[in-house]
Parts: sequence; structure tokens; C-alpha cells
Amino acid sequence: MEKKLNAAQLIELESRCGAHNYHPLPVVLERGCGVYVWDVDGKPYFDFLSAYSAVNQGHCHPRIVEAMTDQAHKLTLTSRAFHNDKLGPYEEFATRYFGYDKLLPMNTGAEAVETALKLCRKWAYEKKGIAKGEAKIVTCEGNFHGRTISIVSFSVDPDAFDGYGPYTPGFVTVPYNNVEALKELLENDPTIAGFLVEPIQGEAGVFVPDEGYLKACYDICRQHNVLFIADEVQTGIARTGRLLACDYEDVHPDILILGKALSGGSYPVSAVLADNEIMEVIRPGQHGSTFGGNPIAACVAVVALEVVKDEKLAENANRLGEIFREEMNKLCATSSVASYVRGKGLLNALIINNDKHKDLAWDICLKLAVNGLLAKPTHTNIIRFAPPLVISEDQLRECIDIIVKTVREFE
Ligand code: IF1
Repeated sequence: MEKKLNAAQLIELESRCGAHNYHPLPVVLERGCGVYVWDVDGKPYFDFLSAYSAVNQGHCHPRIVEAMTDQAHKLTLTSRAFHNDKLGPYEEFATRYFGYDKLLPMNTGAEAVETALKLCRKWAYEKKGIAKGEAKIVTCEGNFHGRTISIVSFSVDPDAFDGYGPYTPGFVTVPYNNVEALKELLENDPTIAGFLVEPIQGEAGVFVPDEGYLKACYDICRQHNVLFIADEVQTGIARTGRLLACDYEDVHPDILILGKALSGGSYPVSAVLADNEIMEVIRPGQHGSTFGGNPIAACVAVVALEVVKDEKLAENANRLGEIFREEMNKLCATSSVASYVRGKGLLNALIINNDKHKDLAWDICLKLAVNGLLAKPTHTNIIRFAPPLVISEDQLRECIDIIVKTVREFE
């Protein structure tokens, strides 16, 4: 048998043999259960990243693992050249669950976003009557929707787009959380087909728009026959304290994009949902994916969604999110390091004052890891806190103690 490699050796291997497209914390994980993960030395941590909100149902949820392994023994992949016995029941379940006529299954978030963009453009030509090749889709400053060429074409983050041109045309950017900007654009440009928006901007640092923003945008889109496309890849599936973040404003997107927690983080499963009038514009051979809608994904997604309801994860995220922000506000009131907290449900960010020391948030995250909690900084001074939604109040309070104690070490 091969000798077990230690953490330093495993990190060195990745560095030597893997592309350097990430800068991870120096922690090597080998096991997870619920809100906990363990490193190769057996040290436990609370996971406050949840694989960027994919593991909402907790690590290795027994029901999800069972659904996945049972199906793995039976049939893994047929492609869509043939039917499989799991896809139809999953589509029926998920469309009822979210209130749409139809679902288009994909695998990753970026693929689902691409699918939504294609669907929107085709709808624009076939239903809205925009001249072929003229359709535009509006996106928001500070957006993050994935890593494909088309998606980075409308990113405003140089890290995401620089060096990857030529870019895909047909996108217009408006400032986020600005109803007027969208209104003006839609009133003056009849070639706009859709508005793509994150209900809360994740990568931008958990940026929560003003109350009423989504509803106002939705109404303006309605008025101008523009599709409201919600990217709920990160905010969806109970993360923000409701099943969807759009539910807070009773907005039912024309096109809904889901990923990440649709599988509880066990498998790449994403989806686009829409009603017949929109979805019917894509016909056989016009879009697809080898793995999209495979029977393992279908089984996993059904159970992952059942777990969300059975374990009342939205309610838990909502209640514990309030506690988390209340305690972080107390910390910020008396800290020179922690400035303020923002977020919704269990998608939150602590803003660090890094005036004196630029890498302070990174250093705090390193110390948090030593103290048994994993989180990752974004945009140098923002620490995202997003534990699995199965976390209990006692566990959350233990984590709050770790965060407070750690931040205090930097005062
Ligand atoms: C990485 C952030 C999170 C997303 C939204 C689509 C996708 C994502 C709203 C694409 C992906 C990720 C991917 C991850 C970092 C990350 C992220 F830091 F950028 F903001 F979650 F917080 N729409 N988000 O947030 O989904 O194709 O990756 O499945 O490492 O790039 P994907």
C-alpha cells in the first residue's frame, strides 16, 4: 500500500502538478459530516464556506449519499439519446417544487447561466420579435455568474475577464441596486431581451440590495416584455432564509437558474426553470449536455430538495441568521478590526478594517482555521460566513465565540 501523504506533501503536489488558478487556505480536508470537516491530521473544523453554499444540507448527508450510491450501483449515465427512469420523476418533482412548467437539466452553475442566456436570446427572436442577432441582455456591475467566455464577457472584475478576449457581444451593464438605471435603459432600447441578476451579489461580497429592488426591476421588465432572469445558484435553496431569495419580494422569475445546493454539494447538478411559453423555443438538437439529467443527478436532486423541506432549512437559516448578525453587530460595535456585518439568512459577510494591514482578513482566516473554523476572504477585506444550514443554535453560538475570540486576537 502507498504511504499516506501528509498535508505539506499534498499541498506541494497540487502546487507542482496542478494549475495555479486558486489560492486556497493551507488546510487539506479528507472527511466531512454535517457542519464539520476534518483535515488529514484528524483536526475538526466548522465549515463556514459550505463549498460556496453548495453544501447547504451538510456534508455527506446520509439520505443524499444513499440516493447517490443506490443509483450508482444501478445506472449512472445514458446520455439524452435515450430516456432514463429517473429524469421524468425528478422534473415533475422540481417543477412543482419551484412552480414552473419545465426544467432543463445541466451540471454546473455556469452551464445553467449559459443555458438561460441562450433561452432568452432565442425567445427574443421567436416570441418578442427582435431582429436576429440584435438581442441584448442586461447584466449588473459587480456580477458573478461563472467562468465561461460569454459570462466573463460581461464581468467587470479584471481578474475574471482580463486576457480572455475577444468577448461575446450582446450584453449591457447597469449599476446594481439602481432601479432608475434599468428603467432608463429599457425605456430607450427595444432590443433588450432579458435582465440577468443575482438577488444578492455573492462574489461582490454578499451585497444585499435595498428592499423592493428586485420587485421594482421585475415590474419594469414586465412592462417592457423583458425576461427577468434570476441567478439563484448561490442564494437559492434556503441559503438566505427563504427557499429562494426572490421569495422575499414575491418575485417569480421568468427564468430561474439553480445549481450548487441542488445536489447538496454531492454532485454537479444545475437547472434552468421556465414556463412552456419560454422553454418551448428550444427544440431537439438545439441545446444539451452529455451529463445533464443523468439518473444519479436526478436521484440526488430530488432527495436534496426533500431534505430542505423536511429539515426546515430555510426557517433555520432565517432564525440563525438573525442571531449571527446580532452577535456580529455587538462585536463590530466594540472592535477596531471588524467594521460591520451584512447578509441575509446564513449568507453573511464581515467587513474587516484593513487600513493598517492590507492582508488582515487573510490573516484572520488563517487564525480562524487554527481555532477550528474555516472561512475565506473575498475582495481582500471581506470574510464570507456561510455554514451548512443544518447547523444548530448551540453549534452556531460556539462558532460565534470562535469568531469573536479570533477577531479579538487582532485588536
Ligand atoms: C469559484 C464567488 C461564490 C455563482 C453564481 C453562477 C456561479 C456561481 C451566483 C457558477 C459560482 C462560485 C464559484 C467559485 C467561487 C464562487 C463564489 F466567490 F465567486 F462568489 F459562490 F461565492 N452563479 N460561484 O456564485 O457556478 O459554474 O462554479 O458551478 O471557485 O469560481 P459554477
